[in-house]
Amino acid sequence: MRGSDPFYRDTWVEVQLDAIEENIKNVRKRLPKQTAIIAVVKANAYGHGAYEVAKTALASGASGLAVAFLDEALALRNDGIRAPILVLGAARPQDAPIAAENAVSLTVFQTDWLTEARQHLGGQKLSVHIKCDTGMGRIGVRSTEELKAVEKLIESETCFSFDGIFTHFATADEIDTALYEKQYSRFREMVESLGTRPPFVHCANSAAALRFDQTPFNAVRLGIVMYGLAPSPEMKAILPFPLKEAFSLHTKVTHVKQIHTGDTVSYGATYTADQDEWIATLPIGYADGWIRKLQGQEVIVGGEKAPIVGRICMDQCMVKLPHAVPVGTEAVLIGRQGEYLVSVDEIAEKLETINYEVTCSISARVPRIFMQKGQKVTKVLNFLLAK
Ligand code: PMH
Repeated sequence: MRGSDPFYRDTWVEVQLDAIEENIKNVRKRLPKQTAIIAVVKANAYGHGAYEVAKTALASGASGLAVAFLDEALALRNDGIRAPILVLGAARPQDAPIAAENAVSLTVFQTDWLTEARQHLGGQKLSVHIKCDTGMGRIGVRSTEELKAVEKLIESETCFSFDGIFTHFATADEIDTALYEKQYSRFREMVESLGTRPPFVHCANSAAALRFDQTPFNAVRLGIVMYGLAPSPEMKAILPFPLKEAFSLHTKVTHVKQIHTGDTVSYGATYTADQDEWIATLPIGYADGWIRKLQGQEVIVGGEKAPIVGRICMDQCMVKLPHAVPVGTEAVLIGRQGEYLVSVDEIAEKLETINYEVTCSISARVPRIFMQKGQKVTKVLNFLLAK
């Protein structure tokens, strides 16, 4: 029989939904009234839990959601989310009817795609947003000619509903705004070349939404700041309000032992004690996304810092303690404990990557626990157990 938690593992991610609410409300205050917030909850809400983040975002000022793939949109629909959902990435034309049936909007940018989707749609109506590639070089129409051809096809077919047009910035989080400005004016030109302006015109990600005037458009796509993380280290200094980090990673010590001079720890015996030392074992490893490159990183155990020693294993890793602690002592790998904080950004720096990648990489094997007003609200486990 299961206990009160739907999992049997002392390693978990805690997501502070209050922090997400506060971050969104702070952005909301700074946006023009008519600007809609589309909460970007792709990749399981950057590892935070798509359903719970979507619910919180919608209750805090967002009016729509965006994901990368149709499957992510359908999962939210299956969980009962009824708000508008836009799939930002490319979908397959044969899947257009599934999107239409579930009132999911798709991103389009090729006339061939539309021609093929039309054949699959029959009488169903698919909501589409046109993607413009103004300099990101990923997906989208690149010229007004291409845009006009796509628009013409959409407008000539009753199976398509032209609901939006958007672009995505490559450098909105950088101090140098040259490419941003180029993309911005290309996008405006493209929007102005349209025969019909669709209901939603959107371009800003978090960085652009916080830095630049959004009045010419009527929606922003908010990802990283909603989670309380800065879009880039450069932007930390120019954030208009303090962000609240929502994500923390916890575990509990499973074993404590004293080792002696010459004893080694973990695979490859790469760590050798040069005195008597206390070593704790933590039940988290690279299969949880706590990857081997984190060797040497400090975690917080019983309120004190403890470096990871020896190689990180698939499911466990070892830390060097200043003194013995009882088995079951909580360790914080990301987040705050006592006087210390290990931020997502600190882990990103250690891994020579960006904060987005850190939260996304903590694998589905790690249960997510959701906190609201200091209470656990729901506990949803990943793929291992049904809700
Ligand atoms: N819109 C699109 C099309 C995106 O791809 C993303 C994030 C966002 C909005 C939200 O951006 P933000 O989190 O900076 O607010 N996409 C990605 C990506 O593909 N890689 O890193 C972030």
